[in-house]
Amino acid sequence: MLNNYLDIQPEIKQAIADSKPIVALESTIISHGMPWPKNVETALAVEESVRKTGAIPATIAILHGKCKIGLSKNELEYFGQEKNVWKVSLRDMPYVIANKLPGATTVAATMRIANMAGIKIFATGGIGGVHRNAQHTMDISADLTEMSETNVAVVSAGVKSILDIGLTLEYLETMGIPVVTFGQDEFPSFYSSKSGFNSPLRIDDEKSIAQMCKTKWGLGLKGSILIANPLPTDKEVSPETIEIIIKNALAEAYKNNIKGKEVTPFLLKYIAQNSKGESLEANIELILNNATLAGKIAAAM
Ligand code: PSU
Ligand code: MN
Repeated sequence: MLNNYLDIQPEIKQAIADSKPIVALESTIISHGMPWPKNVETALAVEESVRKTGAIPATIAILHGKCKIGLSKNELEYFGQEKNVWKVSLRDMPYVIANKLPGATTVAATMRIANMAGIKIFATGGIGGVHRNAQHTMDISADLTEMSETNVAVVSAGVKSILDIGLTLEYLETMGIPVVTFGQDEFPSFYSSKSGFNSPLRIDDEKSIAQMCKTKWGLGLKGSILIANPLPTDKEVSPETIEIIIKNALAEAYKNNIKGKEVTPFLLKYIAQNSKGESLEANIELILNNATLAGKIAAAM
């Protein structure tokens, strides 16, 4: 199960050996998803939220030619500040690891590395998905294909409306990935608990989610389960406000000919800079919220 490319923190190694609950956390959100110093503060607070549930946090990144599971405070600080950190999805892993470059892992790469160590639950803010206008650009995140391959459940606040939420739900269905919303009928859209789309499934307690994960993998059905965790309504940003900012962000990306892996970081940065901090606060709240739910599911498993 453990291979030469893994470097696992002793506490996490012990937790794996003892079958203790562990929650994987990604690092692209730190390096490319949020501005410093909020990114590092949030990464530390997320780890603390996981610990409060009794689970052990495992933040994942690439350093010195290894997949690191568990980062020190100094390493979190490094990924939060350093400018030349790679955003590493699956296709970037061989190059970045072979050349011993620093890499922050996306949902896809984090899932794959978590799975190498046998970690089954992963918390993030928002997953990548099918982009708006994907019928022309074919911009579909490798997060989705990875979710059809790898047995790690993902807790997110639904799908961000920089993406086409309807097409993303269709793609998840095609790839056989169950989508469960925690505690409500409607699928959430990251900054808002609403999206206008019904959730394919609703579950109201962590134990039943854990049971569903076990059943899926017990049946030999490979891949993830997307657990959508709505942001508490008092923390929401109004969809109208966000939609205007997103439209401008998309226009700006188009104008600047932003393509490939740069698209998502460009849009996230634009939104953070143009929403007077409101979106960033919601973003932090929802990640903490997701870390807590993931910790409870990991404990129930
Ligand atoms: N969406 C967010 N915040 C993020 C990301 C997405 O709201 O930080 C990051 C995650 O790491 C996700 C990645 O896995 O962007 C997706 O990138 P792409 O669309 O290039 O696959
Ligand atoms: Mn893309």
